[in-house]
Amino acid sequence: MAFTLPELPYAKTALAPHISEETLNYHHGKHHAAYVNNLNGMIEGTDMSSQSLVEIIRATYGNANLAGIFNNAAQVWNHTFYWHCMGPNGGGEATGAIADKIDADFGSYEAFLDAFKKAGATQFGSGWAWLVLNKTSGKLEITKTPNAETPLTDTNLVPLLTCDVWEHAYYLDYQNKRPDYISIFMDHLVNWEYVNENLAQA
Ligand code: MN3
Repeated sequence: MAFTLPELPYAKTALAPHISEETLNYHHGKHHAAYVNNLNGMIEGTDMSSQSLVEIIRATYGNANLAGIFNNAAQVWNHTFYWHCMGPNGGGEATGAIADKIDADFGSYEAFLDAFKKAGATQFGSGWAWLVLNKTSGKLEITKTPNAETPLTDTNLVPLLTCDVWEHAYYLDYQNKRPDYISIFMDHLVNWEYVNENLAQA
């Protein structure tokens, strides 16, 4: 069964002026769609065509011969997760259970915010910044991954929030100013309800 491009959970105009309709047209309609189409082409007729996205990601990670499948499968998952991490009228200080957990594990929202922004700004080249739950320690952690890599390949980590820091995520709206995009993402776009749902299911 082929994978399909999921609909955005909001209208393409809903994140403006922070993320423009034009960016979403390219980012969702071209980049994310290409990852879905590439993946389907690569797994057609193989055993992987009956596996879930997460199964494919975990089975191909670290295997140089399957890097193309890994990259496209992980990018399909990462992007679907990223869309849900945002919403109109989002952002600002965390709310709900995640707010208490952030205070407990980072000391304050400000300390968390600084660390998350730093992770995204210092990811050299393309990649992702993440807030994850470490199931062994029971604590929140901030990580960054290059290119298509995702915390899903470490079964000890549960992704709670991500920010796409590939240039295609922000260049039309912010040009080279990645730190500005990450600040706007945190202050105006984060869907804390979704982050809380992820924490509750972790
Ligand atoms: Mn992207």
